[in-house]
Amino acid sequence: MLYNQYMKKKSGQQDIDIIHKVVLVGDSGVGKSNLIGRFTKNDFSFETKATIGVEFAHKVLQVENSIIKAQIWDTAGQERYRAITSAYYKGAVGALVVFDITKRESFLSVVKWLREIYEGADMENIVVMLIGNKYDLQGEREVTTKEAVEYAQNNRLKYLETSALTAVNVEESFVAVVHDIYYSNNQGNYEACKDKSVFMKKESVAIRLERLEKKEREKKKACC
Ligand SMILES: Nc1nc2c(ncn2[C@@H]2O[C@H](COP(=O)(O)OP(=O)(O)OP(=O)(O)O)[C@@H](O)[C@H]2O)c(=O)[nH]1
Ligand SMILES: [Mg+2]
Repeated sequence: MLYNQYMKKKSGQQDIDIIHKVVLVGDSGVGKSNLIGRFTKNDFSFETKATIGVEFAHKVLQVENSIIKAQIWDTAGQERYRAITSAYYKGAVGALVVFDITKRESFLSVVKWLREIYEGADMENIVVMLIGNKYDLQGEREVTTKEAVEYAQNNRLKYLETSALTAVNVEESFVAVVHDIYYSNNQGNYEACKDKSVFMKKESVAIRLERLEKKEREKKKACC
């Protein structure tokens, strides 16, 4: 199978058509775990509890006639608690890069997180979205909406401002990523897109190129 995320899977009573692995990254304290908690359990904690290693959550969504399981991966922003990077990004088809609108430093780190995603992800066309969290703290803003929007546009990313505390735009952000993945993947129809290079593993592309080059060489040999 070219792309193992697109397996048909039965889960309990619900037929899951597609599993999308979505990862969250961003500096420690920007609110990644709380965004996930709000989205999957409608939960929020005022406590500061840094994530250690990797945590998982999921939510089942419907897009058109497909039932999609968003498998959400959460890791520590703090370097010393982080899990091995390559395993974290493997198979991810979506990513949310989160910064805190009240911490300029976390916005300046976005470039580092983007680099890590593009280097670590093994899927072509991974859908990446930029999130400015803690929208409820307008008075403490250190990053303007204008500059974040400009940055997102220059880097061809979608941008939304969220609050895990008040729930503003939280569902919208995750749903936007899942929708983008779904529509990039030919309406989620894995079979139909098997021969198109959307969400193919990078190595599959390399293998394809190799095969093409081999064919070219054989053609040349045959004609001379
Ligand atoms: N006011 C406000 N506080 C928030 C919001 N989101 C998270 N917080 C707070 O910010 C702190 C850090 O949130 P976490 O969700 O643990 O941050 P994290 O990005 O998961 O941090 P690491 O696991 O260390 O990488 C907590 O005290 C939360 O209560 C928000 O939207 N608004
Ligand atoms: Mg966390």
